[in-house]
Amino acid sequence: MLQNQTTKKLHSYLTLAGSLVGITSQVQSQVVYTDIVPDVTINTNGGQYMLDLNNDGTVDFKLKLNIIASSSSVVRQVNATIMGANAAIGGSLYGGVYPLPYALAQNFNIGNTVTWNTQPNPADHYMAIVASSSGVGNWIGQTDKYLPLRIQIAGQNHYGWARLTVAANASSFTIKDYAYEASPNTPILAGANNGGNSSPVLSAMEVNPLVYITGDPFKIITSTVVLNDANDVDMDSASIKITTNFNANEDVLLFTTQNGITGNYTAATGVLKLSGTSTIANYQTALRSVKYQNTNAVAPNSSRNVTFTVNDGSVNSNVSTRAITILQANSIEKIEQNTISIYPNPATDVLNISGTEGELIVLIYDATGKEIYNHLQTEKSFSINVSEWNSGIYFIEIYNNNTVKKEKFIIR
Ligand SMILES: [Ca+2]
Ligand SMILES: [Ca+2]
Ligand SMILES: [Ca+2]
Repeated sequence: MLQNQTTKKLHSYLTLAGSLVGITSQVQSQVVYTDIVPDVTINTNGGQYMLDLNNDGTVDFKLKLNIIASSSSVVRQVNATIMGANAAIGGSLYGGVYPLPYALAQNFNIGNTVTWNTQPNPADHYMAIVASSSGVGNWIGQTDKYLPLRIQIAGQNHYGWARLTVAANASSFTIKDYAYEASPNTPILAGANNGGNSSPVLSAMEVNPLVYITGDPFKIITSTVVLNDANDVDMDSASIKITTNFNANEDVLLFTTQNGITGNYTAATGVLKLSGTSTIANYQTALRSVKYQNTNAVAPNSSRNVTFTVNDGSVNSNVSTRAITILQANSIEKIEQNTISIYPNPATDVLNISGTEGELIVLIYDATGKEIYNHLQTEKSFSINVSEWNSGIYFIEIYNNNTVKKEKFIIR
């Protein structure tokens, strides 16, 4: 009887395992690889490499060389430090306390079975410590090994690696490339690199939402997004998609054919496909020209997210997102409001805005009518750094609850 039950259990386990394997193979794994060109070698005391594993503009790990010399001895350290929230480095513990990052061979499976050290204190994870007579650390004299890394994106774990070489006396280290798995909670093999093809990288998207007031003409979604690719000259396609709160009856994306890039908008899905082989610079310009319009003149206050992805012919870039805040024009009473001060005018370094109440929206246009600044603000007064702006005439609109302040100002 017991035998039967055990066999039954084993059978159902194997069936479950079989179906789990089936599920696992359906997970869309996508390695996002970045070659460092040229490789970076750190060989001076205090030298460091800031590693942004997912190229989102936020440093995730710091790799640093410390050389501590006294009259009688010299100690050299290659240290890794966690910079990103909830990030981790795979490694053993020395004396049960000090993390020693692993130096893994190619194809090691990096996932949740790795021992992950998250501790920020002591802040340093010791890859290699070499004194005159002895050394500690898994990385001493290792060539082309893989440092297991884990970051969190949107609360989910993503696994990755960085390939390094560390000198036998820990007097220098070289970082060559890195990669992470774009699918959450999915292992990555050490060295997995899409055949050496670096993924395109989108960065520098505006942080604040675009403000769209119903009745506005088509508005440019992003003016700042930057496109890079470490190994390609041309891109092949791009996808711009309205995600959050998409409404097929009122949302429209507009693109004008340019530089061999054509656009095809599918109204039913809110997806604009760009296609045609063209340079990275042309694709960046194309992304910055995509416009949004809401055709419902009385659309209620709402928001949208618009995602941007570029493909280099083989792999996709990261997904970069701009939010849009939609405000119903009828809810904004356009009257002059004299308690708000905008000064100095002309401005040189800083433009101050004071006397505001509650949540407000600040829009600034240049003389050609192009929106160059928009911001949701809750403080009673604040300042905008305009020191890098071109001199000229600008127009500012401030929506504050049901009132609006419009003013012309000059930057000299
Ligand atoms: Ca990052
Ligand atoms: Ca490299
Ligand atoms: Ca590429």
